[in-house]
Amino acid sequence: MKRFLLLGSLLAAIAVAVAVPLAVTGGRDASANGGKHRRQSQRMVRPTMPRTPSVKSLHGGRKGNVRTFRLTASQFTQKIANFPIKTVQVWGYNRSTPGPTLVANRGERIRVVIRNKLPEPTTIHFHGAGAPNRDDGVAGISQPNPIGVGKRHVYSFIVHRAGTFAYHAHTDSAVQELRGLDGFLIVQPRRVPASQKVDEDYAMVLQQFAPPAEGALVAPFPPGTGDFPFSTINGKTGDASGGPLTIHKGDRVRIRLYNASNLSHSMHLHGMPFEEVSKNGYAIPRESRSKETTVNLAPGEFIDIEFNASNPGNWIFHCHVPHHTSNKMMDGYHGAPVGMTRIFHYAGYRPVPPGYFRYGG
Ligand SMILES: [Cu+2]
Repeated sequence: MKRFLLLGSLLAAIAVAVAVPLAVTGGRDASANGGKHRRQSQRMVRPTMPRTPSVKSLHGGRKGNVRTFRLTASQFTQKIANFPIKTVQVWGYNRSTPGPTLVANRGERIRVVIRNKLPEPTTIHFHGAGAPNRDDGVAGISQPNPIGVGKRHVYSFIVHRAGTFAYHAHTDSAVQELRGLDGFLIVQPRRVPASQKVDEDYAMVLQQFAPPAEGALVAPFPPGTGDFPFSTINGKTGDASGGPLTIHKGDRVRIRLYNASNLSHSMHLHGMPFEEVSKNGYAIPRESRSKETTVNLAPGEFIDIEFNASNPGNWIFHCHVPHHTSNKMMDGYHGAPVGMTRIFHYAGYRPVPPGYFRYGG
């Protein structure tokens, strides 16, 4: 009997020894390094810089609390695909569509100096970024006189909130946006909890183009079926993207998506579930998030998703509208998806067949 009592108190002591750390860490991190993880989550660190594959980031020039970005809107030639058309004329900023990703810090005043070298007047709207009415950039309404051909204009306002935002033309939108006048504005928090810092932060603009012929100016309205024949991420179809996006097992990966096109896109990730963490510039609380495999973006929406890189392989991320993974109804290398497609490649896993990126139809 005495021996049973002794064994009983020993078991109780073990139970307490296990339960107390579980209660402290919330259970999930009750592994050997659980305590370390908890301390890290309270430490504040600088956020990871976002990258926009195939597109430059602009950090502008900083003087005190003012950050100045310089943009020139013009018509130029850009390679968008490997086949059946390669190069087209588009409208964009600093000779890029999407335009460069503007990166600022929360609380700064941003000044955007825009030069108009387009053949018609234009304006810029900073979608979701909280510009006051005089800097809202809607031609004929909040900006009664759009920026004339050859003219210059300065937008200036304080970015009070961190998040993913966009900028795009708001003059003759049916033509100007669909020829490519759009881009990201990303406002970074000064510090983030270490546990919420991501390892990779990718930004992707979804666009579609309707070029009538090789080298010609893209049409704002597609001929025939009404669907745009070229669907792109950051101005390139998957085959013309140059290579996969390399990630590492254990990474936390963020993808910021902005739909700058005329249609909805249902973006699907193979291999790993993801969570929507922010929608249209507003964070989604942790308790409201759920695991997903596909997220639909209506025109003008921007959504941040994050996934844990837990499953090594070569996994595609693509629009699930079947026409949008083709280039003008043509598929890629051995029938591979092209159009609105990117490939995540795990470091150390067998390479993506290089033929995918060289395939010419
Ligand atoms: Cu699509």
